[in-house]
This record gives sequence, C-alpha cells and structure tokens, in this order.
Amino acid sequence: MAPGQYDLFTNGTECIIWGMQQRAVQGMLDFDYVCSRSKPSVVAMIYPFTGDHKQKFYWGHKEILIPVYKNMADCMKKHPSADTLVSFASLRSAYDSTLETFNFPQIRSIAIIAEGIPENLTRHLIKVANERGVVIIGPATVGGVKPGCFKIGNTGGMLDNILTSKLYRPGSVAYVSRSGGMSNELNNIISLNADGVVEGIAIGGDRYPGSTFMDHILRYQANPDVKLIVLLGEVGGVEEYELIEAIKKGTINKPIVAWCIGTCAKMFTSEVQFGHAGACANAESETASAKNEALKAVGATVPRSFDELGTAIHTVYSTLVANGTIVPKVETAPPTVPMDFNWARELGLIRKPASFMTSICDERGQELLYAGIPITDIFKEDMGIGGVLSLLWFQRRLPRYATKFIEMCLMVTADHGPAVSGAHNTIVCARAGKDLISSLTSGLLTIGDRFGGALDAAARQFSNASDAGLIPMEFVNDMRKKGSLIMGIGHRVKSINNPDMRVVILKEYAQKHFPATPLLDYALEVEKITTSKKPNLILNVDGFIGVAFVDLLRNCGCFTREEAQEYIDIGALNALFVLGRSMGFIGHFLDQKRLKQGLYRHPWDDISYIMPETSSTNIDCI
Ligand code: Q5B
Repeated sequence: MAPGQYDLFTNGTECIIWGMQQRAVQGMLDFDYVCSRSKPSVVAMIYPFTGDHKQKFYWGHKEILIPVYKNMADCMKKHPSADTLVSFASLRSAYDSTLETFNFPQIRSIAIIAEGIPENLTRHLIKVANERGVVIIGPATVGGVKPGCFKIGNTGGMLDNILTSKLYRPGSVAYVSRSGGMSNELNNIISLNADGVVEGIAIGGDRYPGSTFMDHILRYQANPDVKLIVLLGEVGGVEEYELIEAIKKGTINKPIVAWCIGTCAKMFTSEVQFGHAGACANAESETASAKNEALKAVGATVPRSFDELGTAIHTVYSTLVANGTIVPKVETAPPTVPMDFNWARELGLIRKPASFMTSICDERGQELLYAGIPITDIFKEDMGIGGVLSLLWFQRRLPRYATKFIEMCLMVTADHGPAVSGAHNTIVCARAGKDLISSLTSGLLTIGDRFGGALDAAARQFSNASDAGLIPMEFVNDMRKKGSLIMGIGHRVKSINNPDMRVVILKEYAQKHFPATPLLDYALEVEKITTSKKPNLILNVDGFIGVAFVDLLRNCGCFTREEAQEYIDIGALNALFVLGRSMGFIGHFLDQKRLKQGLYRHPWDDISYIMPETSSTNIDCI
C-alpha cells in the first residue's frame, strides 16, 4: 500500500460538509487550529434547503466565511481539491446524497454519521463505493480522528477533551472500534498509557459498516507511523476473525492490543441485543468471550477485562519504547484557541458588563416571569391587568385596592369620543388608508400637556406646591403670576355644572379605599378656587389621576418616599392615559374601517382663509 492509500487524511485534507452543522464545523476548525494546520480542513458546505450563501466561523481568533452551496455539483466544481465528504444527512436523505457524491471522483472518503439507514440501502452504497474505490466510514458513527491532520465532525468531543487526550499531535497508536462513544474513551486511555493516538476510526455500529475493522487495520499495518494497533471489537459478527486470520498469515505483524466488549452477555440466559444493530451474538463464536480467547490465541495482547485495557496498552507501548521501535517525541504546546464566549461564560471563567439591563421580565427559563412571578401564578392568583401592570411598571405586587384603581383608570380613560385630538387624528389617519399601528400612533402623538398628557405635570405641580407648604390660594396666585396654566385643571366641555362622571367615580373610590389622600384633598381645594373664577376650571381627569396616584405611591406602604418621587420624576403617570386611550383609538380605527369611510378632506367652509393683503405682497423691494 502506497502512502496515498494508507493515509485517508493528511494535514492538507480538504473536506466538504453535507448539512448545516455549524457546531460540528466549528469543532473541526478548532481542532485544525490546535493541530497548527495552515488552512482549515472544511472548505465548503452543502445544504439543499437554502440558496448559496456564506456562513461565519472562527479560525483561531479571526472570523472566516465558509461557502454553503445548494447544489453538490456547484460545490465540487468550486472545490476540486476537496477529497473528503462528511455527511450529516438524515437517515432519510443520506442514501440519495451519498449516491450523488459517488458521481464526483474527487471524493475518496465519505463519513456517514446518520443512524438507522435501511441495511439494504447501506449495502448498495457499499457496493458502489467498492466499485468506485471510495472509503465509507459509518453509517451510525461519530467518524474518526487523525491527530495533527483531520477530525471528522464531532469526534473527540469538545476542545478541552481534545487537548487532554493530546489529539492535536500524532502519537504512535492507531485504533479501530465500532462505537463512536467508546472511541473517545480510547483517545483518553491511549493518551494516558502511551504517547497518544496516530489515527482512530469508529466504523459504526450497523450490521453492515461501510468499511471494516480490517480495511483500517490493513492501512495501519502499511503506515510506518503506526507502531501499535488497538482493536476494540464487540459481541456479534465475525469481523474479528479476519484479523485473527491475518495475524496467522503474517499479513498483520504489528503489535495488537485487542478487547471485545460485551463479555457480560454470558450472564444473561438468552442472547442479548446490545445498543448497536450488529451487537448480538448469533453463534458461540460471535460472543465477545470467544473472540477475546481467539485473539489471545494468535498472540494479540488481550486484557482480562476492559478495565485493564489501559495497562495492556501501557505494557506493549513500554516494550516498544524500550526496544527503540517508538522514540517518544518532545512535547510542544498547541496554539491556544480562544474559548467560545458562551462556553466560557457557562464555566464562569469570564464576566462582561452587559450592554443592556432589564429588571421586569425574564423569558429565558421554562416559564415567563413578570418581576419574578411565574405567569401561571399570575393567573392562579387572578392578578388581573392591574396586577400585571403593578409588576411590569412598578416591579412589585401592589395591594388589590391599588391594582383595582389602576384598572379603573384604564377603564375611564379608554375613550372620550371621536372629537378629542387623539381620536380625531386616528380617524383621519385610518381614513387615509393607513394601517392600525400608523393610525394608533398618529393618535398617541397628540397626547401631551393640553390633551391627555397632563398627569405627570399635574402630579409634579401639585405635590411641589403642597410639599413646599403653599396653601392652595398661594399656589393658584403663584401660577397666575408666572403666567403658567395649572396642569390638570380645566376642561373644554366639563364643568362644575356638567361634572365629569369619570372623576366622580374615581374620587369616590380613592376616598373610600386609599389609606390617605392629602394631595387629592389639596387639589380639591385648588379646584374650589379655580372653579370660582370659571366653572370649567375643574380638576379634570388627568389632574385627578395625577394627584390621586401620588397619594397612592406615597401612602400605600409599598414604596419609600424616594421611590414614589422617582416615579413622579420619571414621568410614569401619563402611561395610564396612553394605555387606556390606546383602547379607544384602536376602537376608532376599527370603526372607520368597518364603516368603510373614505379619505377625509376638511370642508372649506370650516376653514378661515386669511391671506396677506395683495398690496403688501406687491411692495417692491428697494
Ligand atoms: N385657564 C384643558 O382650555 C384646557 C387653565 C386656566 C389656569 C388652567 C386648559 C388647559 C391644563 C392642561 C390640562 C388636560 C386646554 C385636559 C384631557 C382629556 C379629555 C379631553 C376631552 C379626554 C381647556 C380659558 C380661561 C383663560 C385661561 C384659563 C384655562 N385653563 N387657568 N390653569 N389649567 N388645562 N389638560 O377650555 O383669563 O380668560 O384668559 O390647558 O389639564 O385632555 O375630553 O376633551 O378624556 O379626552 O380652551 O378629557 O384648561 O380654556 O384655554 O380658553 O382658557 O381659563 O388662562 O383665562 P379651554 P382656555 P382668561 S383633560
């Protein structure tokens, strides 16, 4: 066997991945990097379900792009030196995609990871592969690894495992196993008991593996870098006897350490099907014990149990070192691969100031939390919309009378007819053919000091005056002197003769349920003064909610004075009107659409056109 034949992989191997397996690809690239490969082994990916595009990966600390092709022919054409395909195709698509791969003679080896491919289809793939001289590794395998050169998919596990098992540089021991999981165990055992792995292949657990133990052992025999061969066979099948025959004939004469797992099968009264499809003895000769005996009989080193496999490897390895067959190489440290950020964070190795902070809602766990309370509890406790707002806006549970008050505020502010600024805007916008969100926001944008947005300013003005010890009359006079309107006072249509029932309802409730209403009492004194001047200068709905909410924040026992002040300073109270009135604006939008109202144009007779005098516009500039 020439070098090109026994070496499936070198440190220049170029590989194509079938399937969108970003994690596996990143694992392969990290392996390449610690092996000090000059270039990544993965040159392209094939994924028939998206268009051609590029995927971002890390090469050490740098970012690189790997092309993804929809079409295999395009991929092969663009990457003619790729000779390996690692197929992550599912058990349904692995057969067709592997058959398609055979059309491209550049591919010398194919690793098929999928489990559960029907045996007749696998057998057909094996037949075609043999005709074309292609090596199949798998199906039903993790793949294999050639330290310093190439790693198939997820073989070897995560980077810390690869480093611990010294897979970043070749040793002298080659192994072949059926099990992908056990190959990881072998990487570890060999690194602890010898100078490490030179190549390891897991042929897969199916009854018909694409390549056999002997296919790989013959390669290991031909490869001068392999000084010791480890076979991890298992119960079922007769493959191990091919090695026994080859040892007898002298075709294989390198030291062999072998163990067939499944010796515990003899403890069962009937034949047992182990995890792998092929792991069932159909004759005495197929039992693990029989095969271990037969291997021992031809001179292979066979331990007494799997536990002693490491010792057996160490004994043979030490002999090979002692007789000069193996000259242990000087260890050099592999290049450092920057740790994946998420992994490092999971291990608690790094901390990074978050650029974003949140303290009201957490959707990451099994259940959505509002201020730490699971959504199911919110329903169990029937917290209602007022309870939800108390959690999301104030980060705490408020007493039931308070959450009911919040709900009442939302109810009374929900709408006040089509004539008010916001509803009018919403209607005009809807009639201009705009969508719900545009129409709603058009209405919301009118909310401000004059219309619906006077809650916060009223809360501030009244509380500042009262806290400063101004009597109501002083406050009113002060505001008049400054030429400022008192926020929360005055209404276009409501007056003491036509009271606003919304305010009446809320007032009755607050006076009955709030522990104390000092600011409301103060505002009502102010109202007496302003309405004595003009009957429409009432404490309006904005003003009422503003001052009553200050009383709630300050006296409900759930906030410190500073916390209460913070909500007033932040400008939280207008939110009640904004949320409440959004209900009405949405109603107006739906109403206009339902009524099929056409484009609104304001009538000319309702507009006073006041043009500049013609003579004044005709004055010549001198
Ligand atoms: N005067 C609300 O004005 C309105 C005075 C005042 C001292 C005052 C006005 C005002 C403060 C802002 C405020 C919320 C613009 C209102 C709401 C939601 C709504 C709306 C709806 C809904 C009304 C006449 C005379 C003048 C003024 C004096 C007026 N307000 N003095 N402090 N606050 N209030 N906004 O009727 O001597 O004659 O020159 O800005 O609280 O938006 O339903 O419509 O649910 O949708 O046009 O309820 O009060 O009165 O401006 O002609 O003034 O009274 O200085 O004095 P009006 P004006 P003078 S609730």
